Amino acid sequence: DALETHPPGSVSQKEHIVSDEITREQLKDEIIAALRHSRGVSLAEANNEDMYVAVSTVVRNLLADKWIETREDTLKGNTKAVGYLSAEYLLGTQLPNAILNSGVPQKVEAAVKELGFDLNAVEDVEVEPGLGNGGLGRLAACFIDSLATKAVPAIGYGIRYTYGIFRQEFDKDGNQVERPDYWLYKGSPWEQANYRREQRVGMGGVVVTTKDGKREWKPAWQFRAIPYDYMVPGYESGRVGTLRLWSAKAVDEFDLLTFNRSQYEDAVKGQTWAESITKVLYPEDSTYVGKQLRLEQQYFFSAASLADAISLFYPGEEHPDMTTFPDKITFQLNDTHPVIAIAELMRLLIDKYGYDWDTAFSITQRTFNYTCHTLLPEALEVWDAKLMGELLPRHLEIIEQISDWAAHDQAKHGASPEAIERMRIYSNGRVRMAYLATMAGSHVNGVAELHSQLLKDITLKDFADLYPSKFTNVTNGVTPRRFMRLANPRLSELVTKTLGSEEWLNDLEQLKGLEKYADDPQFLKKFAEVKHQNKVDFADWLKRTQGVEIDPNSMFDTMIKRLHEYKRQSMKLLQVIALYNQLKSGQRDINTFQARTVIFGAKAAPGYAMAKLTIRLINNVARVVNNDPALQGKLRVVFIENYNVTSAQRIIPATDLDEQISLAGKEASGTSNMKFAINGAVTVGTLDGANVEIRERVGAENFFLFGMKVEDVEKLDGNYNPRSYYESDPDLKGAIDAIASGMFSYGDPNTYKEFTENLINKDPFMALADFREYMDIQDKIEAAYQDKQAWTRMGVLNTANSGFFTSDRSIQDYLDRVWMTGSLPQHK
Ligand code: GFP
Repeated sequence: DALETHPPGSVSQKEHIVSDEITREQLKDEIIAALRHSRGVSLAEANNEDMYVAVSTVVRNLLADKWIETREDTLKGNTKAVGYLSAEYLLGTQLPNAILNSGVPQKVEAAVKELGFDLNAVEDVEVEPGLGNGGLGRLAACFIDSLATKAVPAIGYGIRYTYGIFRQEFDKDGNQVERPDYWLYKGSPWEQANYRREQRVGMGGVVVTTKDGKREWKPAWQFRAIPYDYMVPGYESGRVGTLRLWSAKAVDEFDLLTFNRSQYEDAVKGQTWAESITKVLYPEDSTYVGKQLRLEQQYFFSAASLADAISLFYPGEEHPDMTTFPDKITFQLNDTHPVIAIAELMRLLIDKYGYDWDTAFSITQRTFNYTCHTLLPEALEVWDAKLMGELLPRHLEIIEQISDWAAHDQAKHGASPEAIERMRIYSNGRVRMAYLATMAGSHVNGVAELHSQLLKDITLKDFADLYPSKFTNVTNGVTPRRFMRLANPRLSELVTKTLGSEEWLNDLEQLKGLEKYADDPQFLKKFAEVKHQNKVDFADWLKRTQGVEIDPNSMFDTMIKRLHEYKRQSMKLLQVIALYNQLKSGQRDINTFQARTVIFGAKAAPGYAMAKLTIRLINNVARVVNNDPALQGKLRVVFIENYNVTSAQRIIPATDLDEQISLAGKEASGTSNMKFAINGAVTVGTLDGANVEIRERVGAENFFLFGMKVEDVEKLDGNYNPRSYYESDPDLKGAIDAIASGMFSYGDPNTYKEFTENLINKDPFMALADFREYMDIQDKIEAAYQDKQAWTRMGVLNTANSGFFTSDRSIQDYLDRVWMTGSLPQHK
């Protein structure tokens, strides 16, 4: 057995997870054995799916020793551990990443090949766990990767949704149709149910006062919280971290008495209800029941995670010394979703472990930190106190107390009565979770320089004025292992050859070494060739999967992200329609026009009508434009169905132009902008989120900036009149009128009425005000693209200067600014 000859501890120099001494022959034997043992098939019988499970099983086995060792080291407690609490993890596929980080990817690939299989085809079998909606969930996935790579003792905590984000389909009219994403349909070889660490979580009920005057919560129901563990292999760190996702089950699955009376449905009621807690990612919350379910989810995973951490660090202790808890683990609250954990820890400290209020609060404050990911007030969660009181009566009491304490403390710090009122955590029957996190945690951070500044200036201004040292910034980052090495093997190879080693993969600033080749025609040629090949691959994939043909020689102009009005997919669409009109009318010469393929990828929240209407419109603009022979195929619009991490990994390396065009002051950071820059795409963007820092680093001349700045937006706010832009700009008017005329709805003028009326009369994210500058910059882009070498040079300088945007650096910033002061002791 390969594992026995390489006992734990025999880590090679580079700290590969798997010893370099393992041979292809050993791997082949292991794979054949796994086929027989876990699939019950011989090699001759095996198909790609069998092979996928077998290879996954073997790779998992190879990681197991380091996984156990990492956990043991984490619990020894020589360094403080990090608990990352996130309701979302948008993981992407597991197998390719695990193979890469195993340290022996070539051997695995060769072994699979010698067994007669193509590893790419085997990997394609995997269904990605879509346990997140967008940037926030993907960031959490990048962070756990970097935590493992930087050898930080850490546990990621979250929810194992049975159904992740819906699978998006388009119907014949171009509407988004949501289909359940049952990613667990055939099981997942990457998860391991860990019944030994099961927890109980209560909800509902009442709070009583005990004989000795203590408050005690008597929950009405109990649920089983069952952890499913995922390995998180670090890159060349010799570490394998843990992602622990909780699944809900009823304590009593089945009522046998009822069943025997043949009332089958009644007998399983408890189970059905319990399981609904972790059934779907963010259920619709427009109804009372939906909101309740969401709070249930949040409390369920927060409570289970805290109980887990306490039992990990104080095993078997009935009366642990919880004053040491913050030295053992620090919890990062990823947005407001897990903030209820604050009240839960207070409850445990006071009611269960008997601490007085002050001690409990001091422990709690030292334990938690909060990351805010938005500036949109509607995205800061506020709970109806009645709902919370019904579900978590004791927690509401505690929050009320924290709210009073906060008001006192604010007064002590000199806040005015009005400011104190504005900062109220609990008032008028509402509980403000962002305020709770700010007052009851140590640090608050935004996710890009500009965003962190705006948090202090606007969203959390009162707090920042009183407690300036609480506030800090950690600019987001992305993992170069997934988004460069796995997504773009060609460019990775070119970089490695040019720099002379692969060290850049965990020291991304080394990309800077490419800068000196920016004027080397040989290098530029290779760089351009890589991009072209990636475009060819992408075009092939698109044809295979969606039956759409695109020309790899056209400019690939991409906008991929959640569909939201502030991100302004609608502005991009108006530009496309304006171009179309100009080409049709002859105002723009089709013969000299730079061919363009405009690529959209986006999901809209199921209850967000305007976003869904925008999707329908994009699809119909694509239908009309793509089928118009007058355009000679020079302008094409494609909408990637079911955009997800897997398709992002294909689109990003093939993109020439990246669209980051949110209204200034609305996009907290953005992270696809970072992925594009690293992969050598050039960005057209506003001065928003992390665009600001990207532009600073890659150079203003290698970034197409346009649009209003935050100050301009502020000035315009209040007396913005979108109609005046509509009336004074013929291109804009022409585009909107085309939609209103029924051009994209088979002549029906009503289909997109809400879309056009909204733009002309409200335009909450000021697309019309930025439209002219956006058109003009697109002309400059078109001209710039004609000079292929100059364009490639811009791409090179983007790649060379975006090393800062690795999530390894974000994690280092969290360590330095939030989790620990001073340097982190290494695990060895
Ligand atoms: C949110 C923000 C983004 C930010 C990510 C990660 O993304 O600006 O980059 O969080 O911090 F909007 P979504 O989940 O909204 O896509």
